Amino acid sequence: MPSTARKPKVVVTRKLPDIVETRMRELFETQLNIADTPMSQAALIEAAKTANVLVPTVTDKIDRSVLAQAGPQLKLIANFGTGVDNVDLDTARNRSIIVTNTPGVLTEDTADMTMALILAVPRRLAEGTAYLKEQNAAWGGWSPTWMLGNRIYGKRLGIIGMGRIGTAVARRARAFGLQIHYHNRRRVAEEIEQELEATYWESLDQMLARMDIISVNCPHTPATYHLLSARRLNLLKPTTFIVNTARGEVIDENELSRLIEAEKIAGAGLDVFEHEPAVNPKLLSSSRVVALPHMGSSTIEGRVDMGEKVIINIKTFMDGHAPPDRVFPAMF
Ligand code: 8YV
Repeated sequence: MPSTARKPKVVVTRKLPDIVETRMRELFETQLNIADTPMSQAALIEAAKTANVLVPTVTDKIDRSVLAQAGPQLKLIANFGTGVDNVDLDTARNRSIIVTNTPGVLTEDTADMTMALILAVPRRLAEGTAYLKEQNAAWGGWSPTWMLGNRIYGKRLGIIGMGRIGTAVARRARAFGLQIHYHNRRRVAEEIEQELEATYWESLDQMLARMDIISVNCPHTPATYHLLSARRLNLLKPTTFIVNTARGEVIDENELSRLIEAEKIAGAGLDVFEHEPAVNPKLLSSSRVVALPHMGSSTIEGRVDMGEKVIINIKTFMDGHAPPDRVFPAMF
């Protein structure tokens, strides 16, 4: 016999892959956003007043004002994304709203994109392709001293944040002959250090001053906001490249663009920006910056896996169990 119990109302803030949306419609009373227009704060507040479950993304600010106006029926925020810096976690916790995310399923895609940027910036991939396209095939031909980049092999890579993604980046980088260094809140297990032949730096300052490439792979939290501050960016060697596929807020973007322009940093590969979707125009016009529009996890497979995680979190919660990807597990 089909159950007569009302299905929970789930509001999804952005367009998700069809297969995910269809399954969500089967399981829940799901409000979709087919047009994919980002929801205003007023629309998010309205959703928080009526939904049992909210499914936001990185583009939705689920801040104090949204959560303060949430009705008592809002029990779960099942974030479509791993980073939860778009959600005011303290207010959610105080209001006993559970927050879940989608860890693990975007690790390999994001690590691939990080590696792509580690290769692209020193080897000038974007400049090379832009040159050919602009010349419209009127290229003068090869020259021994033209378009010279920098060798990757044998260089030192400093990873900031040795979690799932940082470790996946390190594995790839090892295969390209890079030497792995890292800074993390905690030192990783000895077996992992041995596998990666990784050097741990307790002092971020000391590591920064010695690396050839820096990769940012830590989440954005109050503790990591501007972790790469103006002072720290000035510790880098002028030959160092920076890659960021984590969150723009971790780097002081103004100082980064100033130092690149002044040739005090060699270049940057950026998939994320401090004030997304706005991008500092100085970064965009620099030939030594490869800029991408937050594409690190943008694979169809990844998006479907993320949707599946969101569904499992909602379904488990609705069935009266602790959702697997709770951001603050002690609460349930
Ligand atoms: C996601 C991300 O696409 O999951 C994350 O933290 O940064 C992205 O790769 C985005 O957050 C979706 O909400």
